[in-house]
Amino acid sequence: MTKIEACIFDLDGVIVDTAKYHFIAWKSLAEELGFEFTHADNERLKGVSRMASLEILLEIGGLQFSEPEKWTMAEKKNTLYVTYIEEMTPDEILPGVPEFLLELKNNGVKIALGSASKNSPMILDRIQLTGMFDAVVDGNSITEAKPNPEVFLKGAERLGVLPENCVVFEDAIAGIEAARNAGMRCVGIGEPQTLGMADFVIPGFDGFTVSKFKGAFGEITIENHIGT
Ligand code: B16
Ligand code: MG
Repeated sequence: MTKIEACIFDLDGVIVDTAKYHFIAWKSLAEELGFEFTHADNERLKGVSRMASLEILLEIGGLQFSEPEKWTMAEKKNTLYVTYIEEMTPDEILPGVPEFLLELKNNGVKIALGSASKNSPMILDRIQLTGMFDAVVDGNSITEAKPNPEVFLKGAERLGVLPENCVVFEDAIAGIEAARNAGMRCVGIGEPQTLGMADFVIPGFDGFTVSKFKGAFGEITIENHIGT
């Protein structure tokens, strides 16, 4: 029987929906460069690092630039993106997330953030969830992008929990692969058709409880450390 001691959460697409702000900012850059950037194109950037996202965008536009030019473009996109996330409020936390995080904590399960985003600290601050996490690993503390497992392995290490006792919550295929590569279980957030590599998939956290979490895995134990 597997014991679950920690849960590691992706940020964008799991706790908040910042994809819409990334879309506006990337679209603006694409328009400036003279080509169309669609919602379908934006799907390809989910869970992908900022510079890797720019590479995909330039591939869509069929354009090539020098490294310094690309850094300037990424910086420009981020400046616009930040103007949106600066205005975020706790109302933008996806339904059911605070309740589920609290229930995990009340069951003695440690919680970490495992996100590719360098803007994670600002987002957590704006949505007032910083204090909920026992560890935060984000784009500022990793050198390898998902599907490399670095972000999740660092999260487990900072929590002092073995990878096999961690479950990752992810909305992106690259993130689910990263969890697998880390030797962790994974719950997909989204569509089962897209996230088939996860142990199981839920549409979101609305109505999702620790009891359903245990039930879905079938053979896990979540130890309740309260009062011990
Ligand atoms: P930033 P996640 C990812 O966050 C986003 O899904 C992805 O679209 C974005 O490009 C990446 O963060 C980097 O974000 O530009 O803010 O550093 O899903 O891993 O929480
Ligand atoms: Mg994500």
